[in-house]
Amino acid sequence: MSSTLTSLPAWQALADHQRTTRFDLRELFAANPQRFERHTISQGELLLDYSKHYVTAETMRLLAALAEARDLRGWTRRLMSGERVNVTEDRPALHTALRANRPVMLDARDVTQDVVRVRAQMRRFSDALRSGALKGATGRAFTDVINIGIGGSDLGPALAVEALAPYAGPLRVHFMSNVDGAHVEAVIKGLDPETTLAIVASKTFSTQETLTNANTVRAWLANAVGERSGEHFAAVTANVKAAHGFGIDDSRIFEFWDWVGGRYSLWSAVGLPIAVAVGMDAFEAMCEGARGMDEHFASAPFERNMPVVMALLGVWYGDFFGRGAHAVLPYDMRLKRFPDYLQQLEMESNGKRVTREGEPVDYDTCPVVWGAPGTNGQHAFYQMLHQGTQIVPADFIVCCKPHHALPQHHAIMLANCFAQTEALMRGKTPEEARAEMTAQGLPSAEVERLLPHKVFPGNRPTSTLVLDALTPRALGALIALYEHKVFAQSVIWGVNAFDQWGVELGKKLADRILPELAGASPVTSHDSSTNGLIDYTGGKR
Ligand code: G6Q
Repeated sequence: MSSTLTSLPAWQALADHQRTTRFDLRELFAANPQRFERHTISQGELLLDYSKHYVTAETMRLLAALAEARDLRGWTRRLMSGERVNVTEDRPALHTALRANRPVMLDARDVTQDVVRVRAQMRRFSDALRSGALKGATGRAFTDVINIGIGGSDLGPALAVEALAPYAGPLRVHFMSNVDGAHVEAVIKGLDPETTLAIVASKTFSTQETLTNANTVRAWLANAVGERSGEHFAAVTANVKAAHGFGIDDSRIFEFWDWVGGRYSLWSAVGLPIAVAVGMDAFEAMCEGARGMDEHFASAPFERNMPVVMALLGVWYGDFFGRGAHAVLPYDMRLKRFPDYLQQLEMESNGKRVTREGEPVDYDTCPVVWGAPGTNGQHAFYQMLHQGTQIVPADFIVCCKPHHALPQHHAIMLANCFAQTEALMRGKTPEEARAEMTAQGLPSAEVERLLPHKVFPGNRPTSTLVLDALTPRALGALIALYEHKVFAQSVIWGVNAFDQWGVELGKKLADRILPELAGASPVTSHDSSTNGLIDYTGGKR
């Protein structure tokens, strides 16, 4: 039996369109010199070129009709007005309220008042830290800040602090996420505890890795400054009581709320390390950039709506062409963490196999999202993108203007970015490859022997996203763009983008295994592989 989604006329129409239409990108470009103009959307500091995709005007019309049929407009309204769209946790997902400039009511209360209060607290604290007015227990100004957090309490701020490095002030901001002692040692190595402040960022304040790391850092700080080590801590959490219990003073606890999902939380006090690094004005500029994207997402017609178009293209390739992967390729070294950030945003949000109502789906949901910066990737995995057996739709991201003073370097970046999407689209036919080798003077037998290796199939779809420059506003808009893309896809697929039950099982099992590792006798309570591995690493075999 097919599901509500796949039995929709809008879905069937797309399936028919896919079956009966030839999508040849070279031909589509040849047939319409206006293709770039027709298939670009600009919004604020961003431009999306989606002309190198398997789409015609009819495709876009049918995809938009699918979004209509899934009531995307209604769901967007529900999301932004605080309905409990996270049905399995019975919570709203109100990250847009964190950057709104109008009241957002939740249970008869305007939550933006709380946002404004915590923002003011963030400003006071980050200003005092950045100016050197706030001092450590031994009277010295802070030079280094460590954010201790993982997942949603790490990836967003780490991305933004790196992306906005040209805006950074005097403080060095470090990120400690992994419980791996090597990570802990690598971060604290070379830091002076007397001038180091730690922000413990944990929504629940119960995450094993974060609390283990926070305790280790506390011991390291206490060793240097004694019992006043509490003056070297701040906390960002929705569990104020637990942060207090850890010994952090109320004035240093920055609250956020259960209506903010972890991976959507960098706009809340989780963004404190961003404010510390680049200043509160820049953090607020990020929020403004995101708000511009929120307004665009909520109001632009689907076919002119950047996040909706990106979402629909993902559905088009995943569900109608069977493409199981999606690459994100920033041509900007400062965005090197963006693929990691998006892996969580996309795969934790939409890596689901049952609908909101608990029905198994009979279509594909989230693809594998991966990537790395260009041009580095060109010298590593692009071979597969060009000539491998799988077609991987990709987002190329690049800035018009760099922040550095090496124009020739930027020109090379731009040239490579555009060359790759052109090459993926055009490919190289046997005739072109033959003519090229013949012109090089190769003997004809050699030309024929090498020919199959020199052919590029082409017709490989890509989007290009162009930012004016990697400013706080543009970064905010870019992140919000993907947040809304992910939400729009969740609406099409009918899944809850805001829970993550899939991470629970492993956590529970780790709690069970931890004491077994320390036990003296061989373990028998698991399968033979798990027992064997525990015993082997514990020296019991
Ligand atoms: C995000 C996830 C997850 C979460 C971390 C850290 O949406 O829920 O990545 O952010 O597990 O959780 P805490 O902030 O509660 O420590």
